Amino acid sequence: MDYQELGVTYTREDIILILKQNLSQKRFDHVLRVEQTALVLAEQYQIDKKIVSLTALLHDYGKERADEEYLALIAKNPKYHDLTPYGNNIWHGFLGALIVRDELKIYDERILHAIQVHTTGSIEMNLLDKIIFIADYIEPGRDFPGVETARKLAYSGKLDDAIIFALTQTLQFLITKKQIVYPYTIEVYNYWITKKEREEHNDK
Ligand code: DGI
Ligand code: FE
Ligand code: FE
Repeated sequence: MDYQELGVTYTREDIILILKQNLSQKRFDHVLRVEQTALVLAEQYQIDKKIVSLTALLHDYGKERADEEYLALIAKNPKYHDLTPYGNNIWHGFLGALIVRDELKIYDERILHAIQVHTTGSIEMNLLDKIIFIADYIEPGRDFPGVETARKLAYSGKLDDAIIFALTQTLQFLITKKQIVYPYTIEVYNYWITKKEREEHNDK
């Protein structure tokens, strides 16, 4: 597969080699499963498979960088200062997209945005954002309570319900583990949990 129509000269094989150099075997395998899952969803929900493949392959590209590298990136980009306390879980999405852009020269904003929000989700997610977010959550290597529910929703045409489910589960998980929650994670949860209500009101 090539990605020329996305303005990317790397082939899929090139990207695979780059990933091998940047990721542990465990995360490399995860990334391939996210790609396969995302491609199934791309067929089901009718979206271009090339952009889905490339975004899925790159979504965790920056995940294994040292904290110091992220902190240096924050120091260079003051607008990301508020990310400082939240650690790798949050950095590897928002700042991982910058690493992808600058190291791989990938400038397609759709790809970069989906990478940015793949951990937290976002307000107003487009179809690519949703597919990457959910594929990451339900890929066959995931084994946590509720993952089957999320799979059923995603594979039965209820992508938004799968997202609401995942956002709720993740927030619960973080609180149970007494982990720090990035405020945007809560904003995104609030937005999605009230979305249906808003849509019903708008219909009337
Ligand atoms: O990178 P992956 O492990 O494939 O998956 P991911 O990027 O979706 O999530 C990584 C972790 O980030 C996951 O355990 C949930 C966690 N997470 C999501 N929102 C927040 C968060 N961690 C913190 N500390 N704060 C958040 O707001
Ligand atoms: Fe991730
Ligand atoms: Fe991931």
